[in-house]
Amino acid sequence: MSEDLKASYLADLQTVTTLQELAQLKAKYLGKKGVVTLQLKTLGALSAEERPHAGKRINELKEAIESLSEAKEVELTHQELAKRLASESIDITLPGKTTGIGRAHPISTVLNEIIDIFVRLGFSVEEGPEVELDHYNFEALNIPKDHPARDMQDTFYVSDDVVLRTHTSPVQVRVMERQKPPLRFIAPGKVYRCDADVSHTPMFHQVEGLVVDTHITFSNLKGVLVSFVHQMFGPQVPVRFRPSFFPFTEPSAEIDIGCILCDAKGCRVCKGSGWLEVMGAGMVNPKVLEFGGIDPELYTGFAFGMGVERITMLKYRIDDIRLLFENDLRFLRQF
Ligand code: 2NL
Repeated sequence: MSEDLKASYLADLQTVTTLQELAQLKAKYLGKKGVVTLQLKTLGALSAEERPHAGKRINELKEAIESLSEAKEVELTHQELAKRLASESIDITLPGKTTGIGRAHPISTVLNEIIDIFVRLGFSVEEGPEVELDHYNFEALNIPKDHPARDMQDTFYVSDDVVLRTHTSPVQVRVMERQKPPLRFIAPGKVYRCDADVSHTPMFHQVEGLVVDTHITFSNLKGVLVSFVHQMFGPQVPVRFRPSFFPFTEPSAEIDIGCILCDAKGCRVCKGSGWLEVMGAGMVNPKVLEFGGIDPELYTGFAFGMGVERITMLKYRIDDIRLLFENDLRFLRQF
């Protein structure tokens, strides 16, 4: 009987492939209601002569099953570990996934360069809202209600008295209102005009600057802007101040540099003149100082403004402004 049980256990053991199945098998033989346990319970029915022999046989069977189970457990544990190690292994020789680190857009590079030059000249940097009151964008800058710059065609209106700023000048009016002279700062940032063609984008970048103190003259304006141009485009580049008009400055000037594309010989970009316009400037109109809460009898100032896209295109010889906004990586990777 016990030999039969051992044979049937061995046969069962052959089919076991997991630790869980092994535990179930062990219970089937040695558990509370296991076959071997039941055998032990039949001993009482035997005679005193037969009992020791039968008991010994069953105990031997029990021990045999226990040791066989233990051996199988060790074997299965190793097998399962080996399986897990194989399935969870990581191939550390595979090349990693690379992340493109990117680079600054040429407009950002040039904007930072412009800021750096003025910071070295002693200017601080001020910012303000891109959604602006009509008052700060136009009224305080002496741009009257019937001025073409206020035309619906050029300005994005948010409501009757709120616009997307068309220049960064409103930042300067706000600074004048809250700070006393001497003032010496630039206002870089995004500006918006309702305009889109080969040479205009509805959003572009500007840097304007303002200096207000006692005894500020046009000579100060020239000194600062010639220094800026020479640091930006090279010390050999000729600079010219040409009379112009802005409602917020008087007198006003446009600043030209000798064409850096054709060495001032005359080309398509400078339209044969040998000169390129790079910025506008002038002595702050006394009315604008007054709007900013500054007494024009005590103080004078100069101001200037430039388009960052224009400077970027000249510096990097880019002939179409749209290239700066298409975000074609083949273009951007060149800078
Ligand atoms: C240009 C010309 C200019 C200013 C901007 C300014 C600001 C205040 C007072 C007076 Cl608060 N002027 N800004 C002055 C002259 C020219 O910009 O061509 N910009 C792209």
